[in-house]
Amino acid sequence: MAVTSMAVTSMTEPIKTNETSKQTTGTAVPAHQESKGIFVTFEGGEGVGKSTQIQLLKARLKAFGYDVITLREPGGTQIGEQIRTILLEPTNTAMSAVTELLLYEAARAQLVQQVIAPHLQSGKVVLCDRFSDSTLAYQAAARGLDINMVRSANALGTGGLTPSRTIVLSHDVKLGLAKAAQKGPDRLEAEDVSFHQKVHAAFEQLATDEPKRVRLVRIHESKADTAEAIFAQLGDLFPAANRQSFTIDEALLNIIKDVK
Ligand code: ATM
Repeated sequence: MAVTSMAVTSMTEPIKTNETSKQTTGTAVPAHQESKGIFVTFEGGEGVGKSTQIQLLKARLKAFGYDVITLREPGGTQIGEQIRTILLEPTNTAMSAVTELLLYEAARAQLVQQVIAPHLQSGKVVLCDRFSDSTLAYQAAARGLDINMVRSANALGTGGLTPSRTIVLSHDVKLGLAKAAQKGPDRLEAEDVSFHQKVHAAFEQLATDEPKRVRLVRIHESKADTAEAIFAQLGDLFPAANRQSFTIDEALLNIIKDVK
């Protein structure tokens, strides 16, 4: 089954030197190369249940014939996972905000080049746990870095790649932090509540500013209900799965728990 939706939209001002570069290590992704795939990102604060919902969406899409890969940021490549370790290490308290920004972008550039762009070009569905909107929320809104500097850094890290659609999962900030605290918070999770409230507000603002791409979904008590609310925001991208019933039962939820 062909997936025909265009997934990669270019930035209005693509980085000029990228346009004719080849897909080899060390070169940037052509910023406005058309793609047959679909790129969906998931955003939100801590403990909101993104990874479970990404796995549920993957199961649904695969059941209707889509070729799906799932990724996370920072990470998703060997180099990116090493950068993730540095970023989240709780003892790295000396890290400057600009260093933090550049490390997120470095991991992103690697992921886009090595994994996302080639998969989109071959027509796959790419589901990614966080992408450049997280940098706007965490490094600009919460950390306080200049928004234009963060946008420029995002342009470099993404090579001009914009998600086809972004789901922002939203719930009570304090509940999410309590969940993160149970497993021992990482360096970002250890920030105070007001930091995470700024992140939350920034994501809500993004959904207001870009309603076509960014969709806010409040989480429900049941994971299955949240999954339906998410799919209601994505169905038009996936005609072969749209309006088809898909059952999320305990058995599927248990399989997904093991995948994570
Ligand atoms: P996850 O916990 O969702 O795997 O993300 C790792 C952390 O990195 C997350 N921390 N908290 N709390 C959000 C943070 N992050 C940024 O600060 N900027 C970014 O650009 C990205 C992708 C993640």
